Amino acid sequence: MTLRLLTAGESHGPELVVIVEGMPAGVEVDSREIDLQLDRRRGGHGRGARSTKIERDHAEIVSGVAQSRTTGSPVAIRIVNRDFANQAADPVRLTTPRPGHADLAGATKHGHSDFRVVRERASARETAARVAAAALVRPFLGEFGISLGCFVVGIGKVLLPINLGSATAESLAARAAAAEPDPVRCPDPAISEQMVAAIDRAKDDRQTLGGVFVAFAVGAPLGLGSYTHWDLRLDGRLAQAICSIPAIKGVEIGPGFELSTLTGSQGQDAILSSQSKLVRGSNFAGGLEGGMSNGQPIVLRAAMKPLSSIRAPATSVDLRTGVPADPPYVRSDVCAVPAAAVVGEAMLGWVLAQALIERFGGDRLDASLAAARQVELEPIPGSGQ
Ligand code: EPS
Repeated sequence: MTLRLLTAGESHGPELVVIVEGMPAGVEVDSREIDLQLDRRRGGHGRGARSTKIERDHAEIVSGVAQSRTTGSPVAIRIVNRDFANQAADPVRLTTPRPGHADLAGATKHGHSDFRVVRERASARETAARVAAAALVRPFLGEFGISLGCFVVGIGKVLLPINLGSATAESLAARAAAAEPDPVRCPDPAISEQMVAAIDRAKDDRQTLGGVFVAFAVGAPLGLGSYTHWDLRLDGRLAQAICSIPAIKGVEIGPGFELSTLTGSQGQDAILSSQSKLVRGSNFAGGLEGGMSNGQPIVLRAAMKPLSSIRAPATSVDLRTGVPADPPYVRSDVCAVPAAAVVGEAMLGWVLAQALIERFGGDRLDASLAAARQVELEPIPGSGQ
């Protein structure tokens, strides 16, 4: 059994709930650290008043933790939706499906005539619950020397060029540190200014903007995931986790699309021997070979579409009347790419925690660490150890 994550709750329901099952016992839990991750996700230039002014996103841990450590029992966390209190009973049914949203397929599938039911659960607010769950596993990753980061490299047509094939743990960490205080989570101040201006223009034009972010993990040991079966491959599992974030339409491992334009020799990460250790000449593989981590930084890049809730008119049909109609504008962020980057980082951490537990066991932290140390002692063939 692996680590499992369930979320429940509607965007304007009383609260979000997350249950994490399979956490090893003995992992330190600090709810302030969870709140810190929730704050990172809430912000970013282009977010609407809901996430920046109304919500506070505090993680209330209700089970599975004793004396600030996990017990091995399921951990349940609540995050109250402050906007619930502001939602007077809204009698207006939503009968015109909004293009780009879950409305049409979701309501048809479950037999709802009011799309609000679908909208409320499909809302990206649910990602707060995932970030809380991932924040819980961050100290576990930390025990194995794994740290996570993210930064934004594109908002609309404003792009920060980046060579992921030569990105090192140090350069990735430096970019993430530079991006942390930035309003759009971009490590380059000049490009960030252009991104902010693009978001402001989009707002004036009653539009939204998408973009691209990088999420990475450094310090992951080699051999997480498996080459032995399709659904055990870590690259496939990471792609699924990233694509499950609302509005994500593309995911790349390392410089995946650029790699497709290189020759086999150009795109290879040479295996070199240095001081009786094996090192790699580059990281075109994005830290994954044969469906497994290879000891290099794991690097993902993801593309987010422009959010589908736009103030400008949209084309749809009122399903009550069958007459063409502009769906009522509900509300939206203009741009949520900086927030999506934090969610991407969280999902990456989540999948790595699952893979660590599969490889080293998940009953208790000390046993998992001992199992990992045991593997480290095994000699690497040909490395002279
Ligand atoms: C969302 C619409 C906006 C976002 C919300 C996701 O909220 P509202 O509809 O209440 O104005 O701010 O995201 C969050 C509240 C959040 O915490 O991420 C949507 O429709 O998906």
